[in-house]
Amino acid sequence: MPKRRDFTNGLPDPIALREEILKKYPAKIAKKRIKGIVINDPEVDQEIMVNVRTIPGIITQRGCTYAGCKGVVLGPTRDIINLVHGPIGCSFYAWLTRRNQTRVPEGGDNFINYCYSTDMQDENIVFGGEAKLKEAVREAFEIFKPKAIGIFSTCPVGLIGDDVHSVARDMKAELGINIFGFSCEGYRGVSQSAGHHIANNGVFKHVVGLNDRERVGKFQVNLLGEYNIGGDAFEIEALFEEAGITLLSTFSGNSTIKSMEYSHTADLNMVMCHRSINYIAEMMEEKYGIPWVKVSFVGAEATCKSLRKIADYFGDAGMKAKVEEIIAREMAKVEAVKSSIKPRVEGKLAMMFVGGSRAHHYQDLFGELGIRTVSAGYEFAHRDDYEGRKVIPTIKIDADTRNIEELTVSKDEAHFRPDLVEKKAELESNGFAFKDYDGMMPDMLKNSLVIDDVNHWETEKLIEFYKPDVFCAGIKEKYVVQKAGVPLKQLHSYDYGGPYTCFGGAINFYVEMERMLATNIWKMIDAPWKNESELVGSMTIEY
Ligand code: CFM
Repeated sequence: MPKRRDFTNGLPDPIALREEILKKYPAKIAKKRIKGIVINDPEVDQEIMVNVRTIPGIITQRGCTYAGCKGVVLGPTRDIINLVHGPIGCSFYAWLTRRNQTRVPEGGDNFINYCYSTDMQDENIVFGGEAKLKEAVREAFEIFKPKAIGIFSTCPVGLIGDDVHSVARDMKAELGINIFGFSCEGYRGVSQSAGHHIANNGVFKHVVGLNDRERVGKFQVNLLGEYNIGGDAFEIEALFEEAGITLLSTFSGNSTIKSMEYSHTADLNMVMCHRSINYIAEMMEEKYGIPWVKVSFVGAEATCKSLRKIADYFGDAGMKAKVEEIIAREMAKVEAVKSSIKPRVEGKLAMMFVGGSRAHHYQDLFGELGIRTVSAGYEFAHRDDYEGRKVIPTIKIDADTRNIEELTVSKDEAHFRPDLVEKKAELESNGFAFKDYDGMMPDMLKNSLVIDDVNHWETEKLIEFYKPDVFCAGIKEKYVVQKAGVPLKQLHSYDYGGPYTCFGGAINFYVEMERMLATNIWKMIDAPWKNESELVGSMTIEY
C-alpha cells in the first residue's frame, strides 16, 4: 500500500482528482456532475449544484421521500402509530435500523418498536388498496388504542391513485382520534429531503396548535431536528433540565405527538438539523411569532456556544450563571479526556458523506481532536446547507420541488406572540443572530473537496487520492470502504455507539476515535483479492 501523503502544510489541490473522476462519465453527465463537486475556498462564494436527480445507474447513498417522511421525521415519535400503506418491503428499513431511542414513562404508549404496514399485494394494486387501508386502521386502533395514526404512502399508492387523505378523514370521523395521511411516495422528490418537507407540512397542519396548554416553565423551548440516535436527545434533555430550560417538545427524538400539540406555546425554537426541519421553524414563526435560532450539540465547543446562545436569548442572569457553571464543570472533564487522546490522533484525516447536516456538525467534533476533514458532502441537502441561508433567494425552484406542497401560513391572531417579535427585534439590533445558518462550505478548509450525493466510483477515487484515516458514512458504504483498508464510522446509526451529543457525547466520541484511529491494523490489511489468485470455477451441464 502506498504511503499516506503528508498534508500538514495544507491540503493539495484536488483538481486532477476531479478530472479523473469526471473522465469516467459520458460528456453530458460529466458536464452536470462537475457542478456538484466543488474545490472549496472558504473565502470565496461558490455555487454547488444540489437537490437534483441522481444520475440513473449510479450507486447513490440516497434514500427515498417515504424514508424521509415516515422514517426520519415521524419515526422517533412514540405515541403515534405510523402506518405504512404499501408493500411490506418498504417497512423493512423503517424498523429502528436508525437506532432512534425513546424513554417511555410508566403507563405511556410506545409504538416505535412495531412495524405497521398494510402489506399491499398485487390484488390491491389492481383493484385499489383503500378498503384494505381502512381495515388496517381499524385493526391498529382496536389492538393498540393509539391517540393518533399517521398514514404514509409508498410508491404504488401514488401510481394507482389511492387517496390516503380521504381515508384518513373518514377514519378520523369513525374512530374519533387524530388521523392524517402523507403523500410521501418514494418517487415524489429526488431524495428523502422531499419527505422531510412533506412531514413538516403534515405535522404543522394536523398537530401543532391543537392544545393550548398552560405554561409550565419560565423558559419554554422546542428542539427541532434532533432525532435521538443512540441516545443523543437524552444528553441534551439532561443539560436543559440542569440549566432551567423547559423543553416542551422535540421534533422528534424521544417525543410524543401530544407534546407537539402544545409546541406553539414555546418562547424559542432551536433548530439542530436545519435540512430536515427548517420548514416547521419558519411556519411557526409566521403563525405564532416564535423566533428560531440554529444550534448544534455535536461537539463540546458547539454545545458551549449553543448553551450561551439560549442564555443570551432569555437574558436571565440566573440562567447565564448556571450555564457558565455547567460549562466550566463539564469542559474540565472534556479537556481531561481530550488531552490524553488528542496527541494520538492529531493530524489524521477524515472524510464524511452523510445526510443533510451531520457531514457539517461532525467536522467540529473531529476538529476538537485536531483531525482535519479533507472531503465532505451531503446526500440530499440544499444549497443553503452548503453555502448558507443567504443564498435562499437565489435558489431556483425546479419541477421536482414544485411537486411538494408549499403551505400558505398566516398569523394566528389568538396565539401570536408580539412580545417575542419585539424581543427578537431588540436582540437583533444588538447583533444577536436569528435564522443563522452559514452552511458547511465556509467552515471547511481551502482545497477540501465538497461533493454532493457522492457515489461509489467517486468514493473509491477519493480514498485512493487522500488515503484518509477514517471515513464516515452509512451501512451501505461501510464494508466497501473497510475493504479498502480504511475504518468506517457510521454517522447515521453510530454503529453500536453513542450518544455523541453534548459534553458526555463528545467524550464518547473521542474515546471511539482513539479506538478506531490509534491502531495500525487498517494499514496492515489488504483485500484478499489483491494477494490471492482469483478463484476460477467450471460448470458441466448434462443433457
Ligand atoms: Fe437531519 Fe438526521 Fe441528518 Fe436527516 Fe438522515 Fe439521520 Fe442523517 Mo441518516 S434528519 S439530515 S434524513 S441529522 S437519518 S438523524 S443520520 S441521513 S445527516
